[in-house]
Amino acid sequence: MITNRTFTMIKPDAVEKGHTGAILDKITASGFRIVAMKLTQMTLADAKTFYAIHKERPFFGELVEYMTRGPIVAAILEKDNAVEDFRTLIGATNPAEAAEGTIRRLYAESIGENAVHGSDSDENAAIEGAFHFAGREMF
Ligand code: FUP
Repeated sequence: MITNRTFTMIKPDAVEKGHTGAILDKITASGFRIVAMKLTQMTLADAKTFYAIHKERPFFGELVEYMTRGPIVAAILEKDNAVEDFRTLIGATNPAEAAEGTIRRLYAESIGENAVHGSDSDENAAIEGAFHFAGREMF
C-alpha cells in the first residue's frame, strides 16, 4: 500500500464561492505534490457510495444532496505523512472548531458545508483515490 498519499475534494460550496485557486495554492505551498486532479461532479450514486459509512446518520440525505449539487475538484496529493499532515492543514470537521489558518477555518461555512475533504487513513486514501481516478490519470 502507498502510504505517502492522500485524497481530497474541494467541495461544491468552496468551488461555487471561487475558493478553488486559493485552496490549491495553500495545499501546494504546504508541500503537497498534485498526483492527479480534475473538476468533476458526483452523481447521486457516486455520493451514496463514497459516503456509505455515514448512511445511517441523520445528515446523510443532506450530505448527498450537497455533494452532488455542483462541481468538485478531486485530487490525489503526495507528501511524507500525507494523511495526517493534510488533516492538520484542513482543520476540524466543524469549522467553528478548526484551528486558525486551516482551510476549513478560512473557507468553510458549517459542519455540513465544510469546503474540503481529506482521507482519514492510508487505506481510505487508496480506496477514495481509486474511486475517482484511473491509473493512467495519476502522475
Ligand atoms: P471529516 O473526516 O472531517 O470530513 O468528517 P466526517 O467523515 O466525520 O464527515 C464527513 C462529512 O459528513 C463532513 F464533511 C460533513 C458531513 N457531516 C455532517 O454534515 N454533520 C456531522 O455532524 C458530521 C459530518
